[in-house]
Amino acid sequence: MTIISGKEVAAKLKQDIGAEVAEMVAKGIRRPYLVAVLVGNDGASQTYVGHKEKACHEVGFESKVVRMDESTTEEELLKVIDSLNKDPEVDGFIVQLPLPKHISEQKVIEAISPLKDVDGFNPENVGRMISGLDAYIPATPDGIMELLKYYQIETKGKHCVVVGRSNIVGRPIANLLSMKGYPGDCTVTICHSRTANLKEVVRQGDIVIAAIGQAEFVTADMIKEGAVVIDVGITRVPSDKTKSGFKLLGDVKYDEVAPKCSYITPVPGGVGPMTIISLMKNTLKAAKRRM
Ligand code: L34
Repeated sequence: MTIISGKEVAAKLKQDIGAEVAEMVAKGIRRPYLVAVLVGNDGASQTYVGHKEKACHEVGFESKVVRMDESTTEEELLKVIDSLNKDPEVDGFIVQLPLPKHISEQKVIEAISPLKDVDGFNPENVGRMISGLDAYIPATPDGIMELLKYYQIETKGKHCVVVGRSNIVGRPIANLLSMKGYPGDCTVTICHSRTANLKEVVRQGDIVIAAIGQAEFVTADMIKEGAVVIDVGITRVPSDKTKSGFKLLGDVKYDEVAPKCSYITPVPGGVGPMTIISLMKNTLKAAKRRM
């Protein structure tokens, strides 16, 4: 069993991106500039955006976090998006999800210019990606693809079972792995809360991608011997053993599942750091539109 270190892969890719930025700057080209909009006080979102800001700094990007109050109206947020769309200095921006309930996430996503949509959530990017055209690929699915590549995990002809059908992970990763080429050429099944015989279906997976957002949902009896298990989940649960007062759990019951796997991603240190690095990749790509 090999533990896939997203932390290690992210560090390696960070160096590559940093080197490209240094080259840009040496040629007199302005650094890539990413803006993150953070609405409200969700603890996890603050951590994730903090990681994004730190990564920007490490690869040599300019970055800014626009912090807005929990009580921000949809109209106010759409105004900020409009000004970021128009600001020629800003190469790309994201609006961290989830948003407060009184704001329509879909409206917000559709308001982001597809050219600056480095999350790849805008329907134009989603459609382009699914059609196999050049597009911003959402960061978490892209990060998973990078992990499969780095560890040279065989995907051709494999049965990949994706548990979860969200727009930001389940659906795009299912699509990407069904495409021609590497990593891809998988036979893909998407499971969700209404799937009949879920356990039997997941147990067919050569590659299992757990992205349901329920802590320790995937148990050993659902996993075939030798499977590759990618754990996208990240849930905070109270703990008296940590300084922060909480610990992180994945969607996979790691201790019992890991011994059955050929490869498995841990939580933390698996997919999470790759989400950050793929956002950096997309931002660099956005900045290259100026070159
Ligand atoms: N707009 N909203 C937008 N874009 C995104 O790409 C995200 N996502 C998801 C939630 N909302 C979003 C993220 O940024 C999930 N996500 C994310 C980003 C980073 C990490 C996890 C999820 C991460 O850094 N995880 C670390 C541990 C984090 C901790 O200590 O809490 C890890 O090692 O897994």
